[in-house]
Amino acid sequence: MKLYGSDQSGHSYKVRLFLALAQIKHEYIYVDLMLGRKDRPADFMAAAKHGEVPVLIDGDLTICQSNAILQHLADKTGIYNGNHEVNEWLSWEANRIGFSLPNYRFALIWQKPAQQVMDYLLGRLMFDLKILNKNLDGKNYLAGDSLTIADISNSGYMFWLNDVGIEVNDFPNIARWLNNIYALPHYQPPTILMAKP
Ligand SMILES: N[C@@H](CCC(=O)N[C@@H](CS)C(=O)NCC(=O)O)C(=O)O
Repeated sequence: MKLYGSDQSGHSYKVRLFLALAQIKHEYIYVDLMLGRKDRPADFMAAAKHGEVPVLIDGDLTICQSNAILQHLADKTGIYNGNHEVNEWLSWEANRIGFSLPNYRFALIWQKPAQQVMDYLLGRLMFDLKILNKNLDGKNYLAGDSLTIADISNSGYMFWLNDVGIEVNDFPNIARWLNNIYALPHYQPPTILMAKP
């Protein structure tokens, strides 16, 4: 199994975290996203239907989009799968927290758009964090009693909350949930898992 990913990509981190937690052997191929698309390695661009990381090559299968990859891994291994609630959270992530947090971070650190755009992105992020926090009330994991790909997906970017000046303890249920994930055997942060080899 081969995973194309990058160090600042929480979407890639989700997939590598699954592989690390489940102790699945694979090759991690670092893609430098600072390179323009035309300068990225030809093997990656041939595999990446949307030109983005992550991409997983599993035998004859080439799979793009982090949540589709997580679902494939869960189905294949029988690990971290769940019921309909898992699908709900994967879909919510793709449109909400997996949009708002990376886009706000990208805008704040690299893109630096007009203040109105920043206000819009921050407003959306704070709203999403409130929804997530509310849904974690009294729960250790998002869908069921143990870790599923819903948790791996929705927590992918949370490691970088500090980077964007958000205090995770302002969202106590999220803080508790993240600590549950950080305490899992074989857990490693993106600074280690995604580092350029
Ligand atoms: N919806 C996609 C998002 C993937 C994505 O946004 N990848 C970013 C890095 S986090 C990327 O490859 N950006 C480089 C580019 O667009 O040129 C997923 O879930 O995998």
